[in-house]
Amino acid sequence: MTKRFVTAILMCAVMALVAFVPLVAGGEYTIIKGPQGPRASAMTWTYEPVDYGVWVAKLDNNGLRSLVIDVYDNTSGALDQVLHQRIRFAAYDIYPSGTMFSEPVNMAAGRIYEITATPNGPQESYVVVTDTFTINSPPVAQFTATPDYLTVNVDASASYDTDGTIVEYIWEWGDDTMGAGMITSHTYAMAGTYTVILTVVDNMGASGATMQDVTVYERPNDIPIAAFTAMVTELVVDVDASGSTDDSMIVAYAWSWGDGSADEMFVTPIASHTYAMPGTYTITLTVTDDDGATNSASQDVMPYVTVDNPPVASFTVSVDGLTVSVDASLSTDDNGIVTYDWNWGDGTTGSGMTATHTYSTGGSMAAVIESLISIDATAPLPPYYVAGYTLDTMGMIVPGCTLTIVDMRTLESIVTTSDASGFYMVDIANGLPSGMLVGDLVNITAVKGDMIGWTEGNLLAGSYTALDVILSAPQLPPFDVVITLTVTDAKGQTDTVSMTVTLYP
Ligand SMILES: [Ca+2]
Ligand SMILES: [Ca+2]
Ligand SMILES: [Ca+2]
Repeated sequence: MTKRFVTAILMCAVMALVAFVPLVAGGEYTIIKGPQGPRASAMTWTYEPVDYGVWVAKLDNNGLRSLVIDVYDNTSGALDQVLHQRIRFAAYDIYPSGTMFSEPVNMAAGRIYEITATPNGPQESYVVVTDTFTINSPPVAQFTATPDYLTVNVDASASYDTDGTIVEYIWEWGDDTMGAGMITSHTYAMAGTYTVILTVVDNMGASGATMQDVTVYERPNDIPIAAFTAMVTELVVDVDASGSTDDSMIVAYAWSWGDGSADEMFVTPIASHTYAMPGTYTITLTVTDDDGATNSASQDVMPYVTVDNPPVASFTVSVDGLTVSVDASLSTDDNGIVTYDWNWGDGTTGSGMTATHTYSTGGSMAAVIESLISIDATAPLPPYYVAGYTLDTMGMIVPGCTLTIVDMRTLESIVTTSDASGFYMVDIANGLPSGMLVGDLVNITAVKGDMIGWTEGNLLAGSYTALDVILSAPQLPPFDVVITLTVTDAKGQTDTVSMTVTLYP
């Protein structure tokens, strides 16, 4: 590649650069080293740029050894140094002659700069200093604004600077507040249309601005939705409104209990109310959201009082010798019997709806004398008679036995004595306080000394009943026990019933 060709390309590049970045020619100053010191030869001039840009001094040396360039911002009248450069031309290979450029100075439009060049070298040597200025392209502000109810989200990343970089983003939100940052957001205090101004500043201090109107809205409030559950336990109703909802939040739960009592308000959803009496009541819940919107829901509840009556004890007994079987299944309770307790009357106890118990023979029985009983079947019709003989086991008459005649329906009894022939006869229809009914069972016990015997039979209408009693020794007479049943319900209420039972050992 020839040198000429390279030069041509370079010139084209410079021309292209000039086309896009305007260069402003400034003053041209010839600074000559005089006969006295450097200060006496110094020259000072001002430069007032009309644009933002970069100032550089072009230096054409003609024999000077060095030059000091000082640049001050003198806009306010107080010198503010922005450049101090001491140039020894030999260091740049332009001594004794040649061309070079000073260090650049960023200058702002409208400001006043004072430039001083102080030469040093042989007398009459000089330098020609030419102000050159490259205008800065200001940055271009662009942004998008996306409202989200009262908030606007802004993005200024489309802003640009053709010949540098953007170093600052300044937002004026239109409500007397400001912000910063390429991407940011702002929330307004109230709905409305605001003019948002974006100002971008480039690395040269130049700025560009743009604006656009944004309209923001209050977030619409959804009314809350009231809902609750109610659980009734007798007169107490527990309510739970935690199923109520709102797009923001519920701040109050008010309850009207429907029984004339004062409404109650809580900040939590759980509440409870005790009614004075059973009935049907309408509970109304009113919820309030954080915007003051309300909603209500109602439902009926039926508090109640549990009736729990005492139990009623009842039982039946069947007797087999000394063993009794009891059955309390006829006992009743409105809510169920929990326990059945038996007192057998002999110092022992038992439990269960049904139970059996075997008594031991007591030692209190009479001694034995034999007896013979015969029946007089010729006596007149009714009243009813029982008659017979008291006999021993050999069939021999046992006179003078004590006989007890018991109606097993009423347990009423008559006591009589067999005569010298062992005979006895009793008008049971008239002798028993309650009289007799057809079909009644009678039980006859005969005792003499330690001898004892017994028999039993049903009464037939219009006839004698012949009941002999055979005594033997030693034998046990029937004896009575009192069985007591106590039933208890779930609430601890009890009932007790007793029955006298005759055992036949
Ligand atoms: Ca720029
Ligand atoms: Ca709401
Ligand atoms: Ca009960």
